[in-house]
Amino acid sequence: MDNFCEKVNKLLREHEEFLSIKNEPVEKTNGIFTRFKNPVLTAAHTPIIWRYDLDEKTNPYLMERIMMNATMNSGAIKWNGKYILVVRVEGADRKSFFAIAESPNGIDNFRFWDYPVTMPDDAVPATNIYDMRLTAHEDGYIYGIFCAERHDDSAPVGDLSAATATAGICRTKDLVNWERLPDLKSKSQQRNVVLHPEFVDGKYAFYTRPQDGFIDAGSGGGIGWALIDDITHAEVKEEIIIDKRYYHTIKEVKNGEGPHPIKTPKGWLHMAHGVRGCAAGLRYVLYLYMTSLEDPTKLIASPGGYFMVPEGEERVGDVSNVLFCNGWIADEDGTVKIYYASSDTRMHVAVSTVDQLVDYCLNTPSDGLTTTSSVETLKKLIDKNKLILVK
Ligand code: BGC
Ligand code: BMA
Repeated sequence: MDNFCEKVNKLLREHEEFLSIKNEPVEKTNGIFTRFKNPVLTAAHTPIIWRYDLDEKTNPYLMERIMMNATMNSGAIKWNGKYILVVRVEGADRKSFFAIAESPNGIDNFRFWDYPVTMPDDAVPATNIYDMRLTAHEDGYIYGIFCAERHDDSAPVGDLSAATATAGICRTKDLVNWERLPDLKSKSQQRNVVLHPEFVDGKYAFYTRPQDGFIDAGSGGGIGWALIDDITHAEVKEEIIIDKRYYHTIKEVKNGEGPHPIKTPKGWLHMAHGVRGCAAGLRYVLYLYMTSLEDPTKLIASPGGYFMVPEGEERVGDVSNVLFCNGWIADEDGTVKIYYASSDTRMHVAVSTVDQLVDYCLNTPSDGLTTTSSVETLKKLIDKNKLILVK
């Protein structure tokens, strides 16, 4: 075998070894969820055939021709017994695209399909698309709602950062052929839009996140809810806020729905992200809440503070101090696999159960919004524990 051929074989062999590394739970847990040691996906997990030209004539140095920068914010679904992520892959050119990675157990051995998703454009093509939420809807389709970003041409000439965020909508039955529906029409810009899995009053129900501008949630108020008559011409006519933002909380600046909520006997279980501003920039953390089965707009549990924050190497990346989650999978046995990205760079998994997460939601004290209230809550628990320890 010639030298080039050997080099290619080595590349493929080492990549395969890397993809096959077993993942292990970390020993220390807080009783709520368990993290896993290795990220489940990084840029290095993307296929060799995406990055290298394997033809000696055109690539004698065996260089990477198309570099991949990050794998993050992934939608998730269990499909034909496999754990599927619709990954936001970002190339070196800063364009995000969707690509499917699948794993037999949901904690390691994720492998990308050979080709990325070919997403048809809307009437007005977007510059960048990202952060897909997957919903297997009771109408029989799997929907993907994602952010479609375009330059804001109404901005002053020379402002190349002004942009608009809109919710893109697509659907599929096989995860290969994606039908693009018109983007969600709404008075405001929208990001973090998610389709609820069931019809509500015979209509499609969307979690929304109205925002004043591309970055500023401003008067948006929080996570919204809107019923849509026709998903093939989706338009937000009325919108109410179901999970509000508050001063001096983990969601002071922004919040947004994560993946669609999980239906549990005690209510809809939601994952969301909350954002606050600080000298280091925006800090993104994850939190949970629950809404009523009878009326999904009614908040029934709002545990105070965060559920997960970036830790260790998760803290650093392209956009540091960020955890973001738009995918989780509830297995038949009640296990929940939470797929979260750290610092816009890599994907991880954490494992819990529906019972634990519901217990967390219903029994974690809510945020009293002042120091005095937090101290009172703390003292109550200490009093209770002292009585128990005396016994
Ligand atoms: C980035 C997103 C980010 C958004 C708002 C976009 O250009 O691609 O990751 O959430 O800006 O900051
Ligand atoms: C956004 C999100 C994510 C991203 C985060 C931090 O507003 O929609 O795409 O993870 O910012 O950059």
